[in-house]
Amino acid sequence: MADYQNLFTAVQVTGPLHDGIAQHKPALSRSGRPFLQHLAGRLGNAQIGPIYLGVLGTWSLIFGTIAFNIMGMNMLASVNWDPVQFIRQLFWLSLDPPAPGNGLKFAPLNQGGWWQIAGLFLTISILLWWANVYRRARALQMGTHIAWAFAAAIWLFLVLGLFRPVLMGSWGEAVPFGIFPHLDWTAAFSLRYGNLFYNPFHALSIAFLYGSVLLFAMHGGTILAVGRYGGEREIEQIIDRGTATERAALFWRWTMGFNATMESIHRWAWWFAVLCPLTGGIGILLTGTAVDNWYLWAVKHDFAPPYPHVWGDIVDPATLQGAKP
Ligand code: 07D
Ligand code: 07D
Repeated sequence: MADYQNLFTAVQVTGPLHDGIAQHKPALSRSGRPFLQHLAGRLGNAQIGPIYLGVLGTWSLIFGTIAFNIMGMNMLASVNWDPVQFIRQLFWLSLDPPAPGNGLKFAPLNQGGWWQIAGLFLTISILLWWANVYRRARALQMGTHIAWAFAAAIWLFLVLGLFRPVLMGSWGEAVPFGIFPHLDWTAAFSLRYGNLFYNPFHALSIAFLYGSVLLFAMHGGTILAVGRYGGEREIEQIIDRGTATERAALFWRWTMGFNATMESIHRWAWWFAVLCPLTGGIGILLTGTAVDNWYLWAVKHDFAPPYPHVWGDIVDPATLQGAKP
């Protein structure tokens, strides 16, 4: 017991195969006979299945598959249907939104129209998956915390590809589909709007991202460290604080003077994770709509230093002659 280790020596959670609790109003039945899989047991629970896709999940997968295939076929077309080049250049291939001049109109298929259709299908797929997650939680009489956390990510996704482009009056503002192309968009976006580091909501989003990582490491570390006292049985520890929780709490009081509880740590985790894309989405929505250049905005609000007056005043490059409105 005392030399019980659990960082690399995971416990294989195996037990009698079970279908889970009865459903009140199943739309479809669960599919697949459950079985045990050793490798799965090394990562999590050894039981695979049954899975419940239901109507929402099935439609989500159908729309998602269509969107994914539209992206793939367009990328394949862009390398002249050559499968070797498709694989070689995959990370660089792109399906781009319409050019800025197109505004919010429906574009010809090969000038952004395919991007619009893929985007619509991807959005439908993601929203259906959200509904699936929500409904499965209700069916199990759980809270809907997971669905609302997912909604925070969907908020950022919709800001990037729908809300902001609509406010800016052009699909050309949206993100392309592609591995490196979407990184190029991210870098270009930051440059075009005067360095995203000066956007306070980007800073908040980063704080919650880093904070999530820190909390996750602290929580994971704490529970593993008291695993030898049954600390990972968190629900029992909430109701009846055993020696595991007492020690974990005392450890943090000793090292930082304050401790979360077995329950509140999960509230911390949920809020930090959710606030990352929530604040991020606000920052993106403000960019180009309310604030055109974050550096100049920061100079105005006295937290970025102005460049020295060597060549005159610094003006927003977007306002210079020749720049597009
Ligand atoms: C580990 C859960 C599993 C999910 C995975 C992602 C796809 C894309 C592509 C059909 C943590 C599956 C990937 C389905 C298939 C096509 C064309 C989640 C885990 C493994 N990004 N981004 C990545 C998406 C944005 C940025 C990787 C999606 C914004 C930076 C992956 C979206 C901006 C970096 C990816 C999205 C941005 C990445 C790894 C949607 C600002 C990286 C993701 C829908 C927020 C990193 C080459 C990961 C990388 C990376 C997917 C949006 C910036 C391809 C689906 C526009 C700076 N992004 N991203 O592990 O390696 O997430 O890029 O909004 O450095 Mg991105
Ligand atoms: C993308 C939510 C949508 C995803 C959904 C998932 C599928 C796949 C299939 C599972 C991630 C859909 C899933 C379709 C299903 C399978 C197989 C969440 C997403 C719904 N930045 N930056 C952020 C840092 C710079 C820029 C956030 C750091 C530069 C832009 C984050 C640095 C420039 C945007 C962050 C840094 C720049 C961001 C994202 C450092 C580039 C955004 C949070 C150290 C030169 C986004 C306000 C997130 C944002 C964003 C971190 C630097 C640009 C905290 C650490 C200055 C344009 N940046 N960044 O949760 O919200 O993303 O900004 O330099 O849009 Mg940044």
